[in-house]
Amino acid sequence: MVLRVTGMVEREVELDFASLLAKPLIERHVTIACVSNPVGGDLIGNARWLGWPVRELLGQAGPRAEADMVLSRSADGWTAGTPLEVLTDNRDALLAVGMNGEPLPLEHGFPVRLVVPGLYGYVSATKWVTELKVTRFADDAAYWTPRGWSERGPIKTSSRIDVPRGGRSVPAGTITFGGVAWAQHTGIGKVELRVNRGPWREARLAPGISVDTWYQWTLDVDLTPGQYEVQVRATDLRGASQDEEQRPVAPDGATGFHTVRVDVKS
Ligand SMILES: Nc1nc2c(c(=O)[nH]1)N[C@H]1C(S)=C(S)[C@@H](COP(=O)(O)O)O[C@H]1N2
Ligand SMILES: [Mo]
Repeated sequence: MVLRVTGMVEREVELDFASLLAKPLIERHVTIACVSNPVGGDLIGNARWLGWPVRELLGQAGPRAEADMVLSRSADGWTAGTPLEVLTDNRDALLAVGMNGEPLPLEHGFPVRLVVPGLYGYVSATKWVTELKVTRFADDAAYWTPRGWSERGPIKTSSRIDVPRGGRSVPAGTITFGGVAWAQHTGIGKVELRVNRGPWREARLAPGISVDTWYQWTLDVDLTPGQYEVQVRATDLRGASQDEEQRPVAPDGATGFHTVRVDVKS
């Protein structure tokens, strides 16, 4: 495997797999998400990634001042367009070679992939990556851009109810609701639940691993027998709440509150 840095750079750089493994690698927990994840869906997951910050490699090449995008290309020709700034700031976007303490699995991009906190996979998470072309959004388009998806893809703050499962019946009394919430690279400040569109009630948050990972939450609610609609809402650490309006996944990610129906039995 050889990874090339090309395009608007002072000098083109080549990196082979052995040289990459010899770099000072770091580990980061990052929750990556697919833009096609519907509200409440499971196209999102957290992993511990081992890799070398991509800003180090880009730094060796020396991007020119006019460049604003990196078009990353995989062995099979797929491309993603990522803002240069996101790859070079302090968020530790990685050239990942390991996942959860093991070599990167083939289906997740072996030998090397990009993992970029805060951006949907289609604009950042190139698997089997072979080239980083430093370019401009005005000059290059990534694979999904002409296919109806937004050029930029920051992950939208969202939350999910995992238990009790929607549509299940549960015994009356104290019911523990639980799930996850995410606002990658900002962090979650608050998660709230409401029952039958009543007042929002603040859930307990587990300490996050980092602002780039999802946070677990839980809330005990006393419910008598009946049918209930339960909704969740996340607010990030800057005080911005997730968008209530229901939008589809295209062109830049779904919005709306995850809503489950719970049948409480006597
Ligand atoms: N080479 C390549 N990389 C890719 C893709 C692809 O189709 N080809 N899909 C992207 C998208 S849309 C997502 S959501 C993530 C999914 O990563 P995972 O398979 O490790 O979950 O990979 C990204 N990297
Ligand atoms: Mo995706």
